[in-house]
Order: sequence, then C-alpha cells, then structure tokens
Amino acid sequence: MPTKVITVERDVLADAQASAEEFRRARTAAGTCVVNLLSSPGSGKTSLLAAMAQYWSGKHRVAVLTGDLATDRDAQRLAPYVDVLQMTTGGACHLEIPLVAKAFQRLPRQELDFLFIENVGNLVCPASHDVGEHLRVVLLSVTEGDDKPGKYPKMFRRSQALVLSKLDLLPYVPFSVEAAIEDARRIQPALDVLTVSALRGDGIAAWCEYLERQRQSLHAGHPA
Ligand SMILES: Nc1nc2c(ncn2[C@@H]2O[C@H](COP(=O)(O)OP(=O)(O)OP(=O)(O)O)[C@@H](O)[C@H]2O)c(=O)[nH]1
Ligand SMILES: [Mg+2]
Repeated sequence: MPTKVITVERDVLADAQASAEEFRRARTAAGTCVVNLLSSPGSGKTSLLAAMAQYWSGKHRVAVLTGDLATDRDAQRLAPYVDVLQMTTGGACHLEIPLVAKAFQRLPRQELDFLFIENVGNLVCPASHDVGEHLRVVLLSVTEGDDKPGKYPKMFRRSQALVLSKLDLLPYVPFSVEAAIEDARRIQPALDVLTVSALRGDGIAAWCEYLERQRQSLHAGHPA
C-alpha cells in the first residue's frame, strides 16, 4: 500500500489555546466572569442555570451560551430569564473556542458580569478543551453514582468546583455525598464542593454567592 506523508505546518491545538487565552483576557478586562459548566447528559446544568437566573432576578448582567448536538431546547428553557444563544455542534461531542467566540459576538450585549457556557452533556471530551473560561465547574447528580470521579478523572482534575446536584433525590438512591467528595478530592484536592437541588432551590443561594466571590477575586487579580 502506498504511503502518504502529511506535513503539519501549524499546531492547531496551540492555535486553539491561544484563542482561548485571548478570549479570557478580553473578558477579564471587561469584568466578565466566564463559567464553563460540564457534566454527563441530564445532570441538571440547564436547571441550575434557570434556578440561578431566577434567584438573581436581574441583579447581575448574565448571558448563557448553551451547547448541544441538536435542538435549541435548552435555550428555549432559559430564554425567559437570561440572554441565551444555542450553539448546535452538528454532532460534535464538546465545544471549542471558535464556536464559543462566534456565538458570543451574536449575543445582544457583550457587557456582562457573568457569561455561562453550558457544554455538551459528556463527562469525557469537554475536559480537553479550554473555551476561554475563568472557572470550570463539573456537576455530578446523585443518580449517577458516587464512584464517577475516579472513573472520569480528567474532568474532575481539570475543574475548580464540583456541584453535587439533585440532592432532593438522595433518600431514594444509593449515593454517598462523603464518598463522592472523597473520590473527587483524591483526584483534585483543591476542588470546591457545593450541593444543590435546583428543583427545590436548596443550595442555590450558596452557589450564587460562590460565583460572586469568584468574580470579585477576578477583579482583585487573584483566585478566591
Ligand atoms: N429531582 C430533581 N430533578 C432535577 C433537578 N435538576 C434537574 N432535574 C431534572 O433532571 C432532568 C435533566 O435536567 P437538565 O437541567 O435538562 O440537565 P442538563 O444537564 O442540562 O441536560 P443536558 O443539557 O441534556 O446535558 C430534567 O428532567 C430535570 O427536571 C433537581 O434538582 N432535582
Ligand atoms: Mg442542558
């Protein structure tokens, strides 16, 4: 079989990293805290965003970019509460910075306190892609099992915060909050941990305060 030699003239990953850093720098200068939300499909990312937006109720300038393989269902759910744009990846299992940067430019306003990026539901691929965020948050719902951090270590290693979600279901499922936290902190000892039930509103105030502290520390030029 004939061999074909392909010469790679540009480091595509280095280009993507540079674009992500440029995006982050620009948002830092504008006072916008960019939060990348990641999890398995259905862990409660959109529900958390909706609960948070209702809790803040106009207190902060917030926009959301939601990523999905198909449909704009998440954007439709969030539209009553925040500026939101759906990014449809057409089958790709994660978001990348070119799509995010392009969607950001299409938002009705770019002067924001918080920009949330809801990544494609997937506990694997999105971990490898910097989309220009300041804060990477992984959600784990109690119905997924407390053994998941160790099974998907990259996602937890590369996140600054872990949100344990759907806490209202805890009485019905075999899930140990302590075991999940211990497993996750074995991988990433510095992980901040929050617990929420978007359905009931439990933990939403603490989640919002956590985000406000993160944004303040951005202004101060050092992590919280
Ligand atoms: N019991 C309970 N159900 C919840 C909670 N949060 C979300 N759900 C339900 O879980 C399902 C998935 O929630 P979504 O918010 O769509 O999850 P998601 O992570 O955005 O899903 P994808 O975007 O598809 O990855 C929905 O049926 C929600 O109503 C919660 O705190 N408690
Ligand atoms: Mg969603």
